[in-house]
Amino acid sequence: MTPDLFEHCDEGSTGREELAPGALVLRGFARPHAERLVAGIADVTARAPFRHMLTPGGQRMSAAMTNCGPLGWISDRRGYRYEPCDPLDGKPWPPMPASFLDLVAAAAAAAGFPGLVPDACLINRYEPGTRMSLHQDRDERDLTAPIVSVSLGLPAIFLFGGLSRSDHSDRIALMHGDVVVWGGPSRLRFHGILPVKEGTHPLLGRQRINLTFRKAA
Ligand code: MD3
Ligand code: FE
Repeated sequence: MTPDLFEHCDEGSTGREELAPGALVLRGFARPHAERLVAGIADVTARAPFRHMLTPGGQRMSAAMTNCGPLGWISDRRGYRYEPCDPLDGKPWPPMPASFLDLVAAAAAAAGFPGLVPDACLINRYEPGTRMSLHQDRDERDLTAPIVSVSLGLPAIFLFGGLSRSDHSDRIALMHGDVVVWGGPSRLRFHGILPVKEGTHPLLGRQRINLTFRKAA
């Protein structure tokens, strides 16, 4: 019988790819951690539920968000900023689950940032149709620290632009378990997510979840 060489195709690939100077993709790096990460997401969202924040211009953001760790990123009519407490209940954001800390330490070490200790983790939830328009991440104090992102669930097309909004964007597929370390000259590049396509993921169902770990303070 012919062996089915492609039966594992939908599991995605492994290995590392440098997208651009400072932007390193660790394909599938989080896959062995996925169940523990999903349990951690459930613990966080039981205490700090997903919500749609408002942009300073008053628009409801397409992705639902929450946070864990010492600082959380929020947006409202007053602007974008990091806050130690959840504005929904005034309590500190939940601590980062051990599964998150373990993964980010392993990923940062693999990418050559062994001492990286993030103080903020933003959790974004995308249901089919959800997008994130082109933006820069520049609300953090130390823009030399890299951001570590973890993609879980449904796949998405990531837009990776340049240092000006009008620069051309490359399109990169981000799959369940992919981890990307965004540092150096890539740290301030414009980026976004195209509307997530309809689908059902075996572990997460009809959603994509992205974790971004940052040094905000
Ligand atoms: C490239 N999130 O939360 S993660 C965000 O998939 C955000 O939820 C997207 O952009 C998501 O701000 C993309 C990948 C990412 C995160 C931060 C970056 C890429 C980045 C910062 C600089 C350059
Ligand atoms: Fe971003």
